[in-house]
Amino acid sequence: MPNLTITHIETIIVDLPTIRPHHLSMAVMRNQSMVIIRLFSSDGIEGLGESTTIGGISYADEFPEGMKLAIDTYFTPLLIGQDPTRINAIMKMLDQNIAGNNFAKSGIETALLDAQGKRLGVPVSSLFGGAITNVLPVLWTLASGDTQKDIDEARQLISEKRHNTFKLKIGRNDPAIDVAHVAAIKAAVGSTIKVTVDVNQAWSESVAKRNIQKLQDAGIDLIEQPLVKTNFDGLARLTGYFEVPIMADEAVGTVQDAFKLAKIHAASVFALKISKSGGLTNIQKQAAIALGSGISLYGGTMLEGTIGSLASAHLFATLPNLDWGTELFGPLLLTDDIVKKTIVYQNHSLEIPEGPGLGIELDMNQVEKYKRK
Ligand code: MUC
Ligand code: MG
Repeated sequence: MPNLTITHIETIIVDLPTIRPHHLSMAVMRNQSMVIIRLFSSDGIEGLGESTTIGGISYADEFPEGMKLAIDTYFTPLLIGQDPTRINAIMKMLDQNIAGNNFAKSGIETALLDAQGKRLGVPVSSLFGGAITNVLPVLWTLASGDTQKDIDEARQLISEKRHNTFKLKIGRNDPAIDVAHVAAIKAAVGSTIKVTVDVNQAWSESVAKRNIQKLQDAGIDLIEQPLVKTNFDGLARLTGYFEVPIMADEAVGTVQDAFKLAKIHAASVFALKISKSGGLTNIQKQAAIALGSGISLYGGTMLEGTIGSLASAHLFATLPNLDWGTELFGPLLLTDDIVKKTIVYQNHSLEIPEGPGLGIELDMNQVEKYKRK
């Protein structure tokens, strides 16, 4: 038995309402359910992690109730008694014993990194060579389901200097309706504001070819995951054909996916997410592949709350090729929070808090209030 050990792990499902319905191609979200992980070690240090997905079971093959059950039943017995400072060894051991379950693995790795940062008195970014910046650009997703409401929301956020880039979620409607919606918003916000679209895999290649042309003509800046995630060759054809950059999101899950996509230059940009990749360390590996193949990076979100968003931010802040900024706005989509000091969002950016680990503390009264009973 090592001197320092993991003693117990608590998982809590927290349900927080969204500020408005959030329409995606596969679901309409009215609340967000996060699995909060508290990992305790024999030195008394608590590490915080978060495993969160979108729309219950509709976005990915993990879901909140299942992630809690998997961690309680299968992860925890493997973790108890392990040395919490040997993070790479623990993640390798989890990969040997647990297939897939990347969202749950990401939450566990985050909790280990938060604890290790606190133990050493350094931010999580320092465990990855240090942050290049403490301020990350953050866009906002317009997805109210109504074009005029989206335009009003964008104008309000531009006037508050909260965001100057907007992502539109499409793919749920007839493509002609979606393209008209996007073009109307782009025309309303003007040329100084960047607009990107996320199709969330909803189009066939021929539908994509016809409609990306229209989006390019309307001045859209970036097209995210137009095709089903397994169609790497189709993505490569679109990337070669269009001037507007194509970004892989769902397609670039694992480090191996990143290599295969890079090899055939199937995207100009990778959307990185700690959840789909199974944690921060795997993001660093994907980022190296992108750097070596001239692919730009974008800091993605699974619409996590503050814990998951800051875990992502600590890693994204270490990347030299984060050319497309981030979408780490998850906490702003929620009506409330479960941490003592919330993230500061201003000047189109988020500020990464100073302080060891992730730099945040749970507010247990808030956790109690929103905990699933
Ligand atoms: C996705 O697929 O990118 C990110 C922002 C948002 O509104 O949804 C996500 C998921
Ligand atoms: Mg996406």
